[in-house]
Amino acid sequence: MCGIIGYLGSHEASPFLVEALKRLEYRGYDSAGIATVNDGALDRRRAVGKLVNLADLLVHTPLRGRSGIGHTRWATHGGPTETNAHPHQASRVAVVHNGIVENFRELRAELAAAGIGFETETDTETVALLTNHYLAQGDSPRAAVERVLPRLEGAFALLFLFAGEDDLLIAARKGSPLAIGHGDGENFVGSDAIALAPLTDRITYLEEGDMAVVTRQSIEIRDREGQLANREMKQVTLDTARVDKGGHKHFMAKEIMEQPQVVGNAIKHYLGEAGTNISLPGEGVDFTRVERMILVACGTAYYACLTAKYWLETLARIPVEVDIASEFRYREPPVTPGTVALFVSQSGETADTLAALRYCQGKADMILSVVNVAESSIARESDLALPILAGTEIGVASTKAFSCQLTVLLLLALKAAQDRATLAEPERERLTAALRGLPAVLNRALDSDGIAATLSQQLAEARDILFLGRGLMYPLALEGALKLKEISYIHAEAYASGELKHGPIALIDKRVPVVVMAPRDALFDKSISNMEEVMARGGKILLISDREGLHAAGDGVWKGIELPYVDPVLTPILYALPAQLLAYHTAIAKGTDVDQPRNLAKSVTVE
Ligand code: HGA
Repeated sequence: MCGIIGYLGSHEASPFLVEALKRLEYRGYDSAGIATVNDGALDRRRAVGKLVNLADLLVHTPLRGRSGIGHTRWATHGGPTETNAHPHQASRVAVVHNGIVENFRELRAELAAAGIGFETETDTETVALLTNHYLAQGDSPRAAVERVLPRLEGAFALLFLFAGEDDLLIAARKGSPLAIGHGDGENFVGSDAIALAPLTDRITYLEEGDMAVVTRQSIEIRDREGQLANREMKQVTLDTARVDKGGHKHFMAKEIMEQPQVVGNAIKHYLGEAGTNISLPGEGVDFTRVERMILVACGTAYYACLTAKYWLETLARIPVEVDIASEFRYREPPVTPGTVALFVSQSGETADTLAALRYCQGKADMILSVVNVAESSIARESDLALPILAGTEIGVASTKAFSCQLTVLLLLALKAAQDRATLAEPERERLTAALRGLPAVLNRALDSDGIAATLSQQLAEARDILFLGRGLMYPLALEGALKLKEISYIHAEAYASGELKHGPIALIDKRVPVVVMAPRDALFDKSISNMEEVMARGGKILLISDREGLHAAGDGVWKGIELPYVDPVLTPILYALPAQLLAYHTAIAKGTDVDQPRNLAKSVTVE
């Protein structure tokens, strides 16, 4: 999603802005631009496509000035053209925006009635025009912004730069994240800590409704009531060195390979170096009083929640409902006493998930979240936030965040089972011991990289691919299909194996590869029967199982990927790896942009 950066310092702003925008590339974008103030005059450069196009433009037509704003745009309103790219300028003001101004049509009508014309198709331009309209009426920059903000409906992170004001940035936040970076004699504004990482490690996150007036020497933050707000400055320990590809061709490859280590980190964090007792941060959760859980998320995190439903229901006997955040938030679902609501988001800024969380505030007994970014809005607005400790994830297609989400959700289910005494103690201890051994098993599973690369050459020729799984493997099948769609653009669908004969079996023919995920668990024989039904109709099966599973499946299988055996409870975390590798190599075979697939954004901060 859109990335925002602002710089006020003693150096030329352009190189700082472009460097910071590079660090925001991972969020997904279609165009980029910067604006600066030089000798009191505003000027800007914008380019469609990758940042290199903007950088080239700046080589030929440099932009001078020691204060500036920059933006990577993921279009919501108006196509990805140079005209629609941010910053939007209206005479004396330039604006960059992340979010959607929902009442932009009314604002346009009002501006049009005042004789003001438009250059772009975007919602954002109305913000620039309205601000300039107020400036023209004699308002100071600050007064103009203060008049504009209450008029905007929807969500925004906004950053303003003004002609004639070489030492001023105004930032505002409602619904979309924004952070202020503290420097010495220089200050910064950015969408996230990653953008600001090389500039400063001292960061203040704006809260909902905040407006910040920033100069080189001062940062003044006011809350939605206009009162001075004392927001905490945090020392961010973001390891900037980690935001690189570590010798891999893509961030996604690096992040897949990191999984044994980061899953191990998450396990150690909650289980300690030894022992089988799981400790949650703070007061933890009193699971003995929980009557029901609601799990809400989007995309890959939603599939992590679907998996957790199996764990929480089977191990801890807690009734669980899982929902997609964009559906949940508008359905007005009853949230009765005794309910714990849990929200999962890698970025912790997912707009729909955050809105669903806010809907549950004051209704659920407790708001829990499982996030990767510990300082995120979702983490801050939860009663208890459980970090997944995956480290910065840059690849748009989530990999290590998914396996770490699963790991933390499984630990949570085991903790609930312990509190509720729903699992015999030796069994719980056996499972925690098996979990400790999981990183080594994941390491061995990465050996399937070679076979996944070979098989993907053939998958890349398919027009449609089906994924099948039962029980814990059903959400994994959904995730496998999503991963493939996201980065290879091949149409893929997933079904619970038992559902096949209720319709989807009509799709089977020899051109449709069918990926079956079937570890040797209690449902293995049933999965194999479903697989036979596919093969009987000429379907080509790619079976992912352990050695004995592959052996038991017989010769009719088209291809196999062998994984180590693990306790069936742990299989979702293990089987995520070959699903990711198949998607990754198929995308390579198709020549797509693996880390920044078309149309997709990493941190989905708009509805
Ligand atoms: N609505 C604005 C900004 C879009 C955005 O925030 N994307 O993440 C536009 O379309 O330019």
